[in-house]
Amino acid sequence: YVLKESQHSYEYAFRLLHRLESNSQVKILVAEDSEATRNFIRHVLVPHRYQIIDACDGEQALRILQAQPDIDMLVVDHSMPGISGFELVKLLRQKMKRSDLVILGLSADTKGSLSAMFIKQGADDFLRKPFCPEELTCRVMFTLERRDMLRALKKAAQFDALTGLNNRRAFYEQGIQQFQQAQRSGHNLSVAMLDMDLFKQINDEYGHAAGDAALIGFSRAFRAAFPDALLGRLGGEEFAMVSPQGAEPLSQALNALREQCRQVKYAVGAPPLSFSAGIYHGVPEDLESLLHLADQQLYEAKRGGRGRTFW
Ligand code: GH3
Ligand code: MG
Ligand code: MG
Ligand code: MG
Ligand code: MG
Repeated sequence: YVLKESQHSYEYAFRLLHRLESNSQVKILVAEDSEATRNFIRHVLVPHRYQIIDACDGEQALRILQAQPDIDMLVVDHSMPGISGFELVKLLRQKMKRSDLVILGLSADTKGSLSAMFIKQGADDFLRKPFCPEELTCRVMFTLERRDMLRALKKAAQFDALTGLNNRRAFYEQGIQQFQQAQRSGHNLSVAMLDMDLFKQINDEYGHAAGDAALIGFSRAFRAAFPDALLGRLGGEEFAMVSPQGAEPLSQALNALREQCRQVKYAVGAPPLSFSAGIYHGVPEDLESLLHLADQQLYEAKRGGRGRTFW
């Protein structure tokens, strides 16, 4: 059945088969008051291994979405008793992003304006009833592919590829938000800057791959030591943190991290990994100036012999 659908394009056939395995993880909620249409959609999508969940109206769809936040896609009819499909989309888009829930509008629209209405409210695509099975499966697959691309883009834009920590941009974006919040509530914040010690030597003596392994091992320990703080890799072997903790407890926590770092294995016979850090705790004027003050402390920690935290 699935192969029959791919008759117009080899490229499409390949993508269809490629997705078949992962489709079994994809949950599609069908909100449609006509039982015949619900059954038709189920009949078309089940051979593609999607998980199909039925809802007879908008209220039921909302309840199911609340109970199952892992639903990937909503296929939604316009004319239903109670809230219309159009209103449902409007409601949902206030709290659910396109990368979280994909929406496919559905209607026996004779005026032709419903498709635009759906899309303006945040539907990702639209199907006019009656539709042929292949059009449904094409649109379902393409909207899911677009969602996956969007997710991959968001991930690549936020996280550093080597360590998985926030990259510089994401660190600044979230850091600035935390600073604005702290200003409103009148709380002080700490900023810490960390820099690996004599890292060039590690690369020179044990190779770049060992250096990379050290950065990965360090980041893992960093995250484990501060599961709730905002962490980032600012670049190279420099890292930063924003935390509500005071300078002294933070400095103690960094000393404990320093012990953990000594256990990181990154190359045979290599010396224990070490870092220096600077902390500045104070009134949250702006992130940039606190980072600068923390960096000055970091500079002093380097001058003072490395492997230590200054504040
Ligand atoms: P100091 O204790 O004064 O900080 O000395 P250092 O050698 O750590 O300082 P320096 O800034 O001279 O060298 C940093 C080195 O970090 C140079 C660069 O090759 C290395 N580095 C930066 N990013 C990466 C990376 O992604 N992978 C690897 N393997 N090395 C990196
Ligand atoms: Mg209907
Ligand atoms: Mg450096
Ligand atoms: Mg360094
Ligand atoms: Mg520096």
